[in-house]
Amino acid sequence: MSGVNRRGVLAGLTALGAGACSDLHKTKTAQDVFRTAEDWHRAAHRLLAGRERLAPEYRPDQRSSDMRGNGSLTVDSDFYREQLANGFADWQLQVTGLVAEPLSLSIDDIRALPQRSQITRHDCVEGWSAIAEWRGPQLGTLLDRAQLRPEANFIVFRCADTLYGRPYYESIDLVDAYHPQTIIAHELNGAALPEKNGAPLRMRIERHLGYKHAKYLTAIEAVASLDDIGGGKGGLWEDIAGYQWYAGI
Ligand SMILES: Nc1nc2c(c(=O)[nH]1)N[C@H]1C(S)=C(S)[C@@H](COP(=O)(O)O)O[C@H]1N2
Ligand SMILES: [Mo]
Repeated sequence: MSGVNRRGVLAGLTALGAGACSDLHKTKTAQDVFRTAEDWHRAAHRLLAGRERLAPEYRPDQRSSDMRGNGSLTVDSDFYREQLANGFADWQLQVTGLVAEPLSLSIDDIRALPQRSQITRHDCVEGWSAIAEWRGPQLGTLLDRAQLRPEANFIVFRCADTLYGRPYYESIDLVDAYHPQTIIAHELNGAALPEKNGAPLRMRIERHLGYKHAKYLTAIEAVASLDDIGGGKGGLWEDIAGYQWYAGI
């Protein structure tokens, strides 16, 4: 929490107090202020919570009776229907971008990696939560196998579905990418991941709000900057609705 960041937050609050809210998002200065406020949230969250602190984990009997689906509930393509019918035998997850050793992994390859299981609470900004058990390899394992290059600063998740006509995508920084509870889940509550929850693969990024947890995962891309990805704000909801990129909870 530097003095510069604190000044940025104060400037933002002053600007809001001036009653210019509706036009704020259009000005470069306001964007900078919001970005600074978000950086402040990231720094404060990590300072208070610790970089490695685990999100709470629960007992099996605390699981919700249902993990509802939200956002896209399927992928509208013939390939997806076909794959769903044959157990995703031809689904491949690409690990690309700033890596020395790009990977293309089948669901069997993903299952053969060391696995982590975790019972966690999902929090959606729309105002609902659910506790469920997720299982899959840690993202860090894949990044190590692909040999992440030193220029990489962010990990972008590419998805098979579209929302409002645009491909869903999300991104996180390397602290969250290597967090022990950041996994690529292929199982929910002991069974193969259901269609509505992102089959065959979806991210779990347990210290973040629901929209960061990309479903229907097709590729993991290491990049230096988010500027040229989608609308440049790091995720579909960030681009179209101004959601915060850093959604730490
Ligand atoms: N590809 C993709 N991922 C997504 C979404 C989506 O629409 N498409 N919705 C997000 C939102 S807002 C939430 S709350 C969770 C919902 O996960 P669930 O469907 O398993 O409840 O997925 C997130 N990941
Ligand atoms: Mo959500």
